[in-house]
Amino acid sequence: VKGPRRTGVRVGLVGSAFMGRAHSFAWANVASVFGEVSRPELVAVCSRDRGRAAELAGRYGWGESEEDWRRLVERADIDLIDVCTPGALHKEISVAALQAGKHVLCEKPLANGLTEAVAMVAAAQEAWEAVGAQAVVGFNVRRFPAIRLAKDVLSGAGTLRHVRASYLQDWLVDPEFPMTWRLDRSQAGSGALGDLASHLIDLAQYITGQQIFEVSSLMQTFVAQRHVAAASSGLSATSGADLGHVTVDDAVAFVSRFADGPVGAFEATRFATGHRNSLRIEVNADDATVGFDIERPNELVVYRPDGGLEGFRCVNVTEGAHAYMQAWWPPGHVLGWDHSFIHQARDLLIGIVEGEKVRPDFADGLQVQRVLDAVERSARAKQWQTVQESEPSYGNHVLND
Ligand code: SOE
Repeated sequence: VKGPRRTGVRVGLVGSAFMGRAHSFAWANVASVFGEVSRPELVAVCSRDRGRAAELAGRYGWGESEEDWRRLVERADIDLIDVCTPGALHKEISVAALQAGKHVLCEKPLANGLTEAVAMVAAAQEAWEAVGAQAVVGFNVRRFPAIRLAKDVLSGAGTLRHVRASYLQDWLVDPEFPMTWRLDRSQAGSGALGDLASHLIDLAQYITGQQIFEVSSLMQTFVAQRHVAAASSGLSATSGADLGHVTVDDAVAFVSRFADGPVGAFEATRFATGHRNSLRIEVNADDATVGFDIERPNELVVYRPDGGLEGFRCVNVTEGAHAYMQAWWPPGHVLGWDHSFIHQARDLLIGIVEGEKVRPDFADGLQVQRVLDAVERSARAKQWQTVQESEPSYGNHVLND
């Protein structure tokens, strides 16, 4: 007996490296986990490296592989363009896709600079008004059940005082590690700042529901020259003969003030020996503290007054009552990093069907971009900098969604 046939959103993916794989995995599995969404159609994957696109197509079930992203944007049988390229291409691809009336999911950070991000928000706004096109930024860390719980706990916990967040990696400690696109400003926009601290900024603003409005920062490049990579994929690479100049930061640290009073301390680096991928965030409110570490993704550390039994407790965020968990396994049967991409795909597909705007949208991405910009200005000037005011039309964008 055949089940009812439902038509799913038809997806075209641009980019076949690390994020291309993570997103492919999500599109391929989202409907198996979340029964409420129709199975998306994996129409075509595109990469400058045709062989890699073909390989990804074979592995995850993309119908076709392409070399030129424009071919995807032109196709009438694609509803959504998923942008998993280096930042330098985000604007061109996203704007073209939105102008063609397609939904867009774009990897973070939204763009390599403010001007591009502002143009992307304008295109998103027009496409939303014209055809209800979604324009979502891939801040996947928001989609961990523990982050949802952190936000819930804080919403009833009194005045917020501190945000303490760090994103520590160590894949550049070896000076022989080659120069990949992530170390080239013209490709990546910035280094640890855009790649890692952007996650922290989005999370901090999301969890607290408050915007960062001023920052004081420093940025450092420890190794200024590296051999240019002959080949690279994700965070691995092999060296070529030529020497290249590293044009991004290896590490960044900044303090900040949020709109309603809390203070923030942020650090992101690719030189923290032993820390492979450690994203930590802690928020102190008057009546509670919450702490999350992405290397222990199923846990939320919570402190709350409890009549003499207070102390930091580790909550296993795997109960059916926790965000997304109803669709997964029985309590205690844990999830990993990749699941956040499945959650992202689910939320986007539901938003498309229901016509509800999915967050974080491009305007949220622009707000993060403004903070990144202020951090760079502050490091350059060695002075506090104000986060540039939002454009008037997006000035009331509420972060609490
Ligand atoms: C590499 O530094 C990276 O893959 C980032 O680009 C991702 O955003 C982060 O989630 C993991 O590290």
